[in-house]
Amino acid sequence: MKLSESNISEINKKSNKEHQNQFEFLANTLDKKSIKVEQIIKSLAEFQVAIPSWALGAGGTRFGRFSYYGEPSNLTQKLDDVGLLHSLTQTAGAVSLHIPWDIPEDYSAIKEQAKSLNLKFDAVNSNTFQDQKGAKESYKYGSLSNASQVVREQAIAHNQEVIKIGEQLGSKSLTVWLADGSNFPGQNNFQTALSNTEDSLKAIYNTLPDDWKLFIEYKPYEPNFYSTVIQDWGTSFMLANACGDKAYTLVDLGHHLPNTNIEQIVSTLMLKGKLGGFHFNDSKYGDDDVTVGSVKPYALFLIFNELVYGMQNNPQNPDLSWMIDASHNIKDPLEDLMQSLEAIQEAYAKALLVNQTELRVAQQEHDVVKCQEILQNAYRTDVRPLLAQARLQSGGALNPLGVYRELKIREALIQERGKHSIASGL
Ligand SMILES: [Mn+2]
Repeated sequence: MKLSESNISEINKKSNKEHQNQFEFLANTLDKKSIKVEQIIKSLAEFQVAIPSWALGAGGTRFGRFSYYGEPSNLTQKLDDVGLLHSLTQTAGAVSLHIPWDIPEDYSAIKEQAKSLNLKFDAVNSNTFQDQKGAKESYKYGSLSNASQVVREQAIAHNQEVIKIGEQLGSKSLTVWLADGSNFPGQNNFQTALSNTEDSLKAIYNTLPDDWKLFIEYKPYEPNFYSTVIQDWGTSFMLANACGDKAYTLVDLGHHLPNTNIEQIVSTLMLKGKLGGFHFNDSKYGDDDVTVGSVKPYALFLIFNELVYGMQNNPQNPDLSWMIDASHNIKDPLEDLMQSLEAIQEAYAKALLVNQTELRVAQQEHDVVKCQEILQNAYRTDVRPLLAQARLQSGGALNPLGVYRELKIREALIQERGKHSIASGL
């Protein structure tokens, strides 16, 4: 299923007048504060977030999985879903594939399809957290960190193969999230596990093409509950430094213990030029994968405030690779992703409203109250008309969720794919 611009613009017409009123009111208000509205809209239009292939079907928990009807059951259908999202939001211009779940059968057909949907291939993701069919060695006791050399070699070879697949698609980065760790005290020698991981990552890094980046993700716990080999940003940063210039830390919002100051981590990594990728989601307790901005929108804004500062002041840090990393059990995944994209754009727009010069002065004058006022005035501004305007100018929907429901897209997908299709890999 493919949406045309005229499908969308027809529905936009119904709410365009109301939108224009809201937009002009906000634009005038911001203009009086010398905020360059056109520049913010341009930044919003340029900001593209990758959709991972695993977010398009219903997720699951270790207790059960409740299927969502009309799920994409192959890579072509997954790309179609991202294409639908991108048509509506003009914000989802990239897809992130997971290997081996998404190995293309016909590379040129997949590339052609992505091109026609205006999608790029973002980072490719390796998988050494499960045993693959027919694999000789098991990752039950770890992959890149495993005490056994043959297991480590298999895991390294898998990552190298993922790079090769990504190269054929035009990806430029590999994300490694390592589930390795231990469930019981004494199970692992911490130093051996870390040294093995460093050596394995270096072996992968050595085969990385010159124009590629390696992203090293961290996570404090789960699936292991006693220790994780790459448990925090410091360990990831240390490993990235050990590998070299093309290796970076990847921050996933859900991979922190409660109340961790993620904005400070972002700031530190950007100062050091080592923040490479970013995974969006939200959480209440741990890696909950709840919709971006649904639980802690102010924290997301504070993180974006540091990201914007870094993007404007840290030329030593490369352009970031943005991705939503979430997988749900009860919502329509496409609707959830539209809510996530909206929350991301909202936090970004609000961060762009922060007057950095004024904030700097207030910080230097130790005017703590004013510092807070500057941030909160930006946060309390309803920026949704700016988001809608950016989408309108790019050919997207004023209200993506509204158009999705009005066009009965999920019903059409169920018609096309059947009720009980299941997303591969989940
Ligand atoms: Mn992640």
